[in-house]
Amino acid sequence: MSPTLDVSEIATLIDRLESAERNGKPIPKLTDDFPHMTLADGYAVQLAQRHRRIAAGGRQVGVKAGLTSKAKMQQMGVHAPAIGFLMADMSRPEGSSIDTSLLVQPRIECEVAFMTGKPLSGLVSREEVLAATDFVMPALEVLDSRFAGFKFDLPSVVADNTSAAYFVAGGRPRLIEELNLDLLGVVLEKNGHAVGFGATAAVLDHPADAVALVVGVLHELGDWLPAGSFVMSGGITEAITVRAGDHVCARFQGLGSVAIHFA
Ligand code: OOG
Ligand code: MG
Repeated sequence: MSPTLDVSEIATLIDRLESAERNGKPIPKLTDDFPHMTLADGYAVQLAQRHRRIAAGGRQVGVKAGLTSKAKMQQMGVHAPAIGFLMADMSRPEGSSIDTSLLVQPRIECEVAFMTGKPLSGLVSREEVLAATDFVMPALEVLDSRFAGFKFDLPSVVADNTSAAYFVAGGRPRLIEELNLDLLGVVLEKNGHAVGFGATAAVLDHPADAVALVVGVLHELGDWLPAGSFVMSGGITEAITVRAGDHVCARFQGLGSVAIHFA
């Protein structure tokens, strides 16, 4: 994958995304102005943004997979998975309150998260992912597309770090061998009402396959997944719109629950 955008075009696109995020004002998807932008360009913008954040003192803690379930692909109209990066300052404690005034148009989704204990690189199997995993835990992801109305295509959403804003991990972390990780039921609740239902197999038949996918994409980008990475495997159900005052809780069979509040 080699990008077609030059360094100054990439910098322009990062500036647009960052100012949308800073001002809470959405922008049109990037391909409206750069129609020839490719998936490789999307990842080049994402990588440059990651480097900018690290240069500014940020610390990367992991990686996310997105658009790994049919529910999510259908909802977003994008029919291929993608990956993004997770920084330490995107983490929020379980039970905490998230300030919506800093966000453009937040949505919430429930995912299985992995903590890896060994490095993974190249083309890896589900079994290799499971062997490299220390434990899994339930997580919520707060999405906040910088594109108006969450309207985007694959190159644009990849450039926008796959809409990532915050993540919340918690519940009951479990060892892989104690679970059938593909057979766990999940209920997503908003203000005490069930708004999403699913099972972990909705994610590529098995959430560990989403981790394998992350490692494969990293490999194509000349990168790998270091030991000690936190990996989100992708939304199981559709993402749900949230606003100030909402309480959200995801209950996972065998993994406990994880909740947050929006203020
Ligand atoms: C893109 C991000 C997708 C997931 O888990 O599917 C994602 C979006 O839906 O805005 O994080
Ligand atoms: Mg997600």
